[in-house]
Amino acid sequence: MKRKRLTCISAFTALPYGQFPLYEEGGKTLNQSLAIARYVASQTKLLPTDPWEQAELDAIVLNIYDFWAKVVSFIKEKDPVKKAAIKKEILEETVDYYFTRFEKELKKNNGFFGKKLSWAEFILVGIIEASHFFIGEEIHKKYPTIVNLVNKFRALPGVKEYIAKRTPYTI
Ligand SMILES: N[C@@H](CCC(=O)N[C@@H](CS)C(=O)NCC(=O)O)C(=O)O
Repeated sequence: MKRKRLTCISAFTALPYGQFPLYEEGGKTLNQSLAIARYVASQTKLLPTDPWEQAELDAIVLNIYDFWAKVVSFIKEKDPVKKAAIKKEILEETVDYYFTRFEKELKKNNGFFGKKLSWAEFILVGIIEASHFFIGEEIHKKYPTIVNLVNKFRALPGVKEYIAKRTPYTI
């Protein structure tokens, strides 16, 4: 027990801002999930080269994270009554506010946020999965374009194999 706690403390103090995730490459490290995801996308075909298209996707991703901030407030709330109230607000208001807008953006562009598959779709599906894990609801189910995107995404080469062999989420 003591040993496990020490390992945990040293892991967190070794992190530059005390939080995961931390990306390592060639002896260098990078924190902040979006900086990491954007960098990894830039090394693949998941980040467009045009600065305006990049900025549009950055905005989408930050909008997705604005939604996620509300879910984080639910996760962090300890008081059961306040927690239930945040959950109700998320399910009755926040999801609809953001997901109708995401749906509209996707419809405009043939089912993608940009001209083709990009890191923004990875972020959206990741946040949908994490929200499902913490809230216990498939928050995207009323939005057919998003359901379609999630299904297409899960069947992508590489993603499909990853899903088949990953272990269930735990905390
Ligand atoms: N803005 C940061 C947030 C990172 C964050 O919330 N990390 C959590 C795990 S997902 C963490 O390390 N929590 C442990 C702690 O804060 O002690 C990001 O997007 O990377």
